[in-house]
Amino acid sequence: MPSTLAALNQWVDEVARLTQPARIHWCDGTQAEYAALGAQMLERGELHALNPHTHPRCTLHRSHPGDVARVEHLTYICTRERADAGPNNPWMAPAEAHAKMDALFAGCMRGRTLYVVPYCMGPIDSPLARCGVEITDSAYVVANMYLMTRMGAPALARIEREGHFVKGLHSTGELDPERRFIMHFPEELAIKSYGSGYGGNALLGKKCHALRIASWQARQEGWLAEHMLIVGIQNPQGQTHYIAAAFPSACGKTNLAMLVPPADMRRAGWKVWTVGDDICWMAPGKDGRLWAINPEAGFFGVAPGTSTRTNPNALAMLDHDTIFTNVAVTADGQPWWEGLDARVPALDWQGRPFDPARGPAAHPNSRFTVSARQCPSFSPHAEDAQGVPISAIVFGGRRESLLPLVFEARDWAHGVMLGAAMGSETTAAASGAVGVLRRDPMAMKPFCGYNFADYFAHWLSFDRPGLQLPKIFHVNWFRKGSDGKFLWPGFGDNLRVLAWMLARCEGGAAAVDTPIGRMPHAHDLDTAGLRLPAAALEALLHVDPTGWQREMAALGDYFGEFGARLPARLESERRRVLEALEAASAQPARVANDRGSAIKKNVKLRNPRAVVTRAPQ
Ligand code: OXD
Ligand code: MN
Repeated sequence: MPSTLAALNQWVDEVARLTQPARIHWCDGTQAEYAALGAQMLERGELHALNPHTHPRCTLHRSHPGDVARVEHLTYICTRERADAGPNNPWMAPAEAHAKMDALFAGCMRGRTLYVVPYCMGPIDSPLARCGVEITDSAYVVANMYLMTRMGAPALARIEREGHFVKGLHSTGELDPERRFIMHFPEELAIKSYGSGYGGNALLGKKCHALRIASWQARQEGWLAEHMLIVGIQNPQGQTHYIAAAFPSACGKTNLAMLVPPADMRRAGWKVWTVGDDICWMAPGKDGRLWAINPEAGFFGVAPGTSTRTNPNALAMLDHDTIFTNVAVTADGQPWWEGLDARVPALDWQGRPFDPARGPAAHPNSRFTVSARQCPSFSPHAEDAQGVPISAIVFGGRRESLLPLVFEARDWAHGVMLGAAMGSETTAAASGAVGVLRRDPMAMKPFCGYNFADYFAHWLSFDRPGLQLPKIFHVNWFRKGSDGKFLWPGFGDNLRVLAWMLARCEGGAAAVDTPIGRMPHAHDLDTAGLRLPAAALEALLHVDPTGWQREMAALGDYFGEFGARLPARLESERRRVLEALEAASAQPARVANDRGSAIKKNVKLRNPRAVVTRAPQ
């Protein structure tokens, strides 16, 4: 056995006895190993070569058509006590789950290779990083783990030094949705995943470890494991502030993390630095601030909608050394997806001649996997062992109506309530209906490894003397006007909103107090370089007290699902906001807008055609 850690050797031995592989391969994480695996997969048809002139060393994987997204209803938290998993998670008793999974794993790797993948989530020398070992029978998973984590010998050395690791066992099995489960055992720091080879179901370092298991560990150890991007914003004075932002899957985290400033702000000296696009681990530092690392080493991003207009940095990093999954292909072998450009692809995501009657050419959840180092805006501090200090936390969802462009929480507890209240219209990142409004607190509905009531209490516990907590904001880039078009241009122009937030953090920008939180006056946002009608901005900053009262009442029903376990502080925040809204409805003039008058209800745009339209981000 190649490891000096007996517990690791023993576990690999046990798994091999159960799964009966033809051979065992301990991954060293070298470039040569990655290249050899790639060559084998090309030969077996598990990967397809793309145009080597336009996309050197890029490949395409086509997953089983029934295995194209995370399966939340088959993803379980297996704690001894059901209540510890909470109403937010499917639950199964650990003994039952182990028995069920071990029956599926029995003999499942016959004739196949068992890969042992030691990995580190976070910079290898970071005290905030945590290690795991994934055992898998999928070479595609190994290749993705190579790009997405620090995998191989250095991780093994750290694991041997520390003596402990998260155990993740994965097999693609028969890819039968009836025999597909993703089980988490937070009390044992273990994961068992069977029957899927796709993304978050199979790359166990990502959602399973870095969010579900890590959120459990974070609560025990006093830190936060969150579904957040991390981005550095450098102002014209040369200071960089870091923002962590939680948006649900496929709601623009990657685009915001790689934002390119609009021309006028670029000229003024604004710069943006990417630290992470999906997961953020944050812990209080010695100075009382929250310091964050991106536990991942790569991006597993949604391809459709990515273009030179929406995310030029992403496009620039995707033209070499990238694995594409379920995208379409042009006649000359280039990867293609909806929203990329006006070309018509030759083959759809299943490798069939493209026929628009069969739906989109690329699967809506098709992905790219790429090393973060290929990103032109990758921050020089992204791999700092101590992480980066967080100045602001942003929550946001995909909401057509009600939620204004931006507002600021009055304090930490209010901000936690805003996070807990998050709702968003569902996307193709998970199987199930798309476009349905669902509660997604802190964008963690599919990823919190324990009872949300305890999770909210954990967040609230940071409100204590000695910590200098970030300000908390809520944004909504997806608000539509009465004509059904997006009111806000989004993408690079989102920097205009981030700039206001950072000015707030530095004490240099004004805000209006409203019942839902603090909002910019229209003139506080730098929209000089935008052709945005005044009425659109007014609508984007509009607070509708009646609609908000309904929202807060619905939130009360949601909080009710957690019974007595819900922290009283959260409910009292909800009541406080509700009462302020009731008072504002009684005296509408108290909800001020930028001209100091009452905000008009049901604002209609005078010139709806002037509103910028764009694809959903
Ligand atoms: C992801 C997701 O893949 O959230 O990041 O689904
Ligand atoms: Mn995600």
